[in-house]
Amino acid sequence: PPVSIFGAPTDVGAGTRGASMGPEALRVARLGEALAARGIDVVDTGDVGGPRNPWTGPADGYRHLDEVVAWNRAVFDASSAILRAGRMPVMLGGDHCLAIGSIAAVADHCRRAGKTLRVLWLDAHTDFNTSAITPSGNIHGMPVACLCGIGPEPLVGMGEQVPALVPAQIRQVGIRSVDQDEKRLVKEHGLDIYDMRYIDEAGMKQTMEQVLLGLGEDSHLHVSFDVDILDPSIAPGTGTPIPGGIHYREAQLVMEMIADSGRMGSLDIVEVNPALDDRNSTAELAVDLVESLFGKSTLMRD
Ligand code: DIR
Ligand code: MN
Ligand code: MN
Ligand code: MN
Repeated sequence: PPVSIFGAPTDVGAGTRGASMGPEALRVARLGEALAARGIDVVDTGDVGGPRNPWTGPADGYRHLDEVVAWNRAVFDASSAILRAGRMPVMLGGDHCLAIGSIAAVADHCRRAGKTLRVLWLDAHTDFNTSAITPSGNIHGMPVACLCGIGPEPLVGMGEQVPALVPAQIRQVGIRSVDQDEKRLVKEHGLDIYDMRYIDEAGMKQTMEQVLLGLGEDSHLHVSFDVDILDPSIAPGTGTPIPGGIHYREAQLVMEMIADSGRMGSLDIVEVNPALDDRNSTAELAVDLVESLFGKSTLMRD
């Protein structure tokens, strides 16, 4: 389908400043041009707006809750409008709290369209914290919990469908950093997590076969790509780098296998932090990988 890119330039949900510059970094790395060169009908609708980052401490377990809600409403509205126009939303973050708005919009769209939603969460982190257990108060550590109905009312109730997701719809890949109480919570809720140990043991091909199992004609696959899934040695430009991440070939295989599924209907590219990057290399790598996500491959395959 035709693609509409939009930016959400904020770091209100993060614990390090700079992801607010992610959308421009991805544009400088020529994301739109790369997709257009693949023959895709792509438009960049520009950035949504929202409040500045107040950079204050947690209140009742949340940092910047009002600002996070405002940004997510803007993202929800932009994603919803793109989906209603029959196009594929590609959100450029911004930090990962913004996936609450983008995925809530996709969940509502899928219900209207009679589609089955599957979410593929590519990340070093499970992002399943709550105000009661968060070590930081940073809401970019909470979007998966919020989407599953665990969180503050304005974030849990972003769309018409509440909760937006049930855990059985989610697959998480690349996980290697889960906070102490968060471990108990993801276990309790039965999240389907392919952590780095699983990937080490099974290999990425078998991992992705499992992850993509059961997708069919009526499936809508939302891909939420937190660039910190990548090893920091190849992707230094991100706020919470965790050693032991996936390397270039594994990342390419992830993207190519998603492309081969033919089911991707929406995408987030989040946590690119140019303030920490090495000459925009992380944004450039993200664009390279997104080309594969949209079907670029070395050879024609059957
Ligand atoms: C940590 C960091 N789990 C927290 N989270 C994320 O503060 O909740 N970093 N998502 O990217
Ligand atoms: Mn994340
Ligand atoms: Mn992360
Ligand atoms: Mn390339």
